Order: sequence, then C-alpha cells, then structure tokens
Amino acid sequence: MPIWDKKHECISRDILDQLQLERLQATLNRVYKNVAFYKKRFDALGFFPEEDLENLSDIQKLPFTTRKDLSDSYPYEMFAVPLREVVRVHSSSGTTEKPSVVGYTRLDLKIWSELVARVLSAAGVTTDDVIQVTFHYGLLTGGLGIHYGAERIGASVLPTSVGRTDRQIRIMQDYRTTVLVSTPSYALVIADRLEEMSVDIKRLNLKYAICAGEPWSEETRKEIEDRLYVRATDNYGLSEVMGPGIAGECLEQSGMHINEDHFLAEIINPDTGEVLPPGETGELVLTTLTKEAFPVIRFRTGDLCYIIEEPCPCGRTFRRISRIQGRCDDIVIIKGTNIIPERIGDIIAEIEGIRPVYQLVATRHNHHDELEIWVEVSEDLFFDKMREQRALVDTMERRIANFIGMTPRVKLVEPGSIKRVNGKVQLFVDMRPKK
Ligand code: DLL
Repeated sequence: MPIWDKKHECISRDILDQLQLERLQATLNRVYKNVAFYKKRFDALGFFPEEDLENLSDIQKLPFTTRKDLSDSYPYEMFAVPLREVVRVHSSSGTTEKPSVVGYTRLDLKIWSELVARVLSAAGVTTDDVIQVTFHYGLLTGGLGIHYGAERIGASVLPTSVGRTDRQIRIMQDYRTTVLVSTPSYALVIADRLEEMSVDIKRLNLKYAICAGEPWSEETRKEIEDRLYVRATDNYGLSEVMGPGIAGECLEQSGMHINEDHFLAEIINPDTGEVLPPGETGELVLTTLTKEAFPVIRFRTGDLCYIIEEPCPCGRTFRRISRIQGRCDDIVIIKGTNIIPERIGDIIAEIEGIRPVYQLVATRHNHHDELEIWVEVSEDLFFDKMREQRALVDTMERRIANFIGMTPRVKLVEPGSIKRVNGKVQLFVDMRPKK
C-alpha cells in the first residue's frame, strides 16, 4: 500500500525527536504568549518555555490539561489566535457542563485534511475509492474531518452522515461504495440490515471498513470482516485535540500509527500522573505540536491504551497505540457518543427541581445500542398521573437529546425500584454483551 507522506511517515527517530522538540518549543511559546490559562500556569511554576525546554522530557514539568479546563474556558478563552483568524469551529457535546469549543485556522484545516488523508491511505483508501462517511456532519468533528481527508486523497466522498440505515444501504448499492467509515457497532447494524434485506453482500463493492469513535475488539473486527467481506481497521481521534487523523491502523492491523510529527503522545498512570514506559497500559496524554488556533498541552484524553515501539512491517516509523481498552474517567460511550452520567442527573434535576434517583442503562438489541434512563418518581405521579408522566418523559427525552446529541428512552419507575448496592445506586449499568 503506498505511503501518503513518506518524508514524514518514514522519518528516522532522531530527526523526529528534533522536529518534535522544535515544534513543541514553538507551541509552548505560542500558548505562553497568547493564552492566559497557560501563561498563568507556567508563571506559577516559574517555567519559561524559551529557557526551560531543553529536551522533550522537559514537558513532564508541565501540568496536565483536563476536559474541565477546556469547559471552564468556554467558549473561546483557550484560543491562541484572534477569532478573525479562525475559519472553522467545532465542539464536543454531552460530557462537561459546557462543551469544549475548538477552532481551526486555515493552516490547521490544511494540516487536518493532510493527516486524515494519511490515516485513510494507511487503511487502504486511494483515488479510486468511493467512500461513504456515516459520521455526524456538524459541530462534532467526525463527518467533516473524515470528509476533507478523503477529498484530499481524491477519493469520491459520499457524505451520507448518520442514521437512516435503509437509505445508507441503497446508496451503498447504487453508488458502488468501496469504503465504509462508521463506528464499529454501526458497521454491524448495516450488516444485520443487509442480511434482513437479503442483499447478496458479496456482490457489493465494499473493500474496507474504517471504524472509529468507540472501543471495539478483535472479535468485532472479525465479525465485521466476515460479514461485510472487508478489511476493517481501527482509527482514533478526539475533538479536543483535532478530531479524526490523530492515529490510524495500516493494513497490518496491529495498532494505530500516531501522527507523531504533529502530536506528542505520553502514557501516564491515571492515578499518580507518572509517565509510563512503552508497553505499559495507562491513560493517553496528547500535546499538539503544530496547531495554531487551539493548541493543547498535555491533554488527558481519558483513553486507556499502550504505546507500541516495535517497527511496523508497513515501513512507517511512527509509533503505534494499541486499541483503546476503555476509559479511566466517568465518560461512557454509547453509539460513539460520549456521555457523563452525572451530567444527565443535572439535566433531570433542572426539570424536576430536585435530583431524583436515576440510572443510565446501555442495552444492545441486534447490534443496536440504546440508552435507557430510569428515573424514580413520586408514588402519586407513578400511579395516578398518566398524562403528567407522558409529558415528563417527553421533556426529559428532549432535553437530554439536546445535550448529548442522541435520544434516550426515559422510563419512570416507582420509588425504590432501582437496585441499590450498599445503599448506593450505580449511575451507569452496561448491559451490552462484552466481546
Ligand atoms: O469520535 C472523533 C472521531 C470521529 C475520530 C471519527 C475518528 C473518526 P469525539 O466525539 O471527541 O471524537 O470522541 C472522542 O471517542 O476520546 C475515545 O474515547 C473515543 N474513541 C475515538 N476513536 C476511538 C477508537 C471522535 N478507535 C472519544 N477506539 C475518544 C476506541 C475511540 N475509542
């Protein structure tokens, strides 16, 4: 498989170290000058980027940046350029009280599509492909991020966005899709529906499935490959750091190459913050090395994985991250949507006036993930007031859907009916089968 950017993707380690150091220096200078949040932090430590960064490991002198820091800077406080230089804004949803808002200069967008082009090429995409992008097009980064990367390669892009599976399938058949980009669970939803519709899947033109946005497993990879007759690869990104294009698997299918000329990756022990050596599992921490509008320094992703240093047979020299093995914070991922159960409680409390006992339950029926939210309500409402109950369910579903970007199924239940363990309710129960 041809390598998209040989000069960088096959760079030698010492030249890469030097490049990372220079870019880190420039990034730290930029945030020190332009972002009050970082200036305050660096000053408090007596850290002056021009003097105190000699080696890459000096980054360990700096504190981590968290999602809460980004949310507290809502909307534009952490931007490192004036708004007039920002040509695109995206944001995350559903986790912190305020979303993290991220901006891109024209150069950021150019680099973003270049990096997505790299990871898509590594996964097999060429100018000859017809690529169907089933990620959300909008404020979230998935759809547009993949889109421009695929265009950069010169593939024919079908921006079908999320949902409407029958329509996706019709387009897949008629427009001769060769690459499906989706969450792994949605790839299986498509496989189920294709089988229900008795489509001869072998006669489709599909060659590759590029999966991202949620944790999955080797078993799921095998299932996607066997049922859709494709090679399936893993792809990683997150909005706060850029979106898709941070790391992606090549066709060796053994870990995701990190675009290390643009991102510095560390793995830390999530409890102590200690930096861990390659091979040890911990929380991925990312620093951007070239972003202009929204650089982040030592951002704690919450994602658990390890770094693979061994050379990859594909020829790329960038180190890889393993599959994401889960999260070390309270974020749960359902249908590729990130949710903090505590925040759902805040929304219900706003509606109800008090914070009732509630529980989020993730279920899966035929590969369809669903979010149910059980809420305990007073006995008189539960037994007597059907119409009020219906109105309350509607309001909750609407308000929560507005916040997280997917519609849950709210179930009002009798007081005391949600199971307590040692008197406590577990805020999230995952009933999806583990694979
Ligand atoms: O999911 C961006 C994206 C879209 C990346 C399409 C790649 C392709 P967010 O909505 O900000 O962005 O969610 C990011 O999703 O911190 C992980 O917890 C999870 N995640 C993303 N990719 C993977 C993956 C996009 N391959 C959050 N495996 C991240 C496991 C993933 N989890």
